[in-house]
Amino acid sequence: MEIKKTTIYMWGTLLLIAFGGYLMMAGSGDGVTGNVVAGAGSGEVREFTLGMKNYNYYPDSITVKAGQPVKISLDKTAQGCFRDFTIRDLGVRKYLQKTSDFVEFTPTKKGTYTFACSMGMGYGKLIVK
Ligand SMILES: [Cu+2]
Repeated sequence: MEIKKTTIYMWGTLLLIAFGGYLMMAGSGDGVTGNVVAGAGSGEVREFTLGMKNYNYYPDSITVKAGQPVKISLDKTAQGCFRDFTIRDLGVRKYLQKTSDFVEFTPTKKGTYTFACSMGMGYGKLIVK
């Protein structure tokens, strides 16, 4: 009996997490700084929400797998030119005006890529394994 209850609770929690992910994708608010959201359900798309801390992106290092689609958005704390998100080596550049805007791409080659604002001020690492 006790075990069954726990199992149901666990599935419920997973569903809530999955739902929360979708709500965040819809940009309904709550930009959590540095939040890292794993792809809901099948875990295919890795989603990241970057913020700004000490004049840099936060988190300033994200790790993904080669061949895995990545989705990056910026929360409210990322301001000014930081919203012009760029990963030069991957040809990624997009002005993410709103928290609901995002870049989506699939890195296919292993390596470490630098992400930065278009002016190269704040920067971090995208590690593809
Ligand atoms: Cu800049």
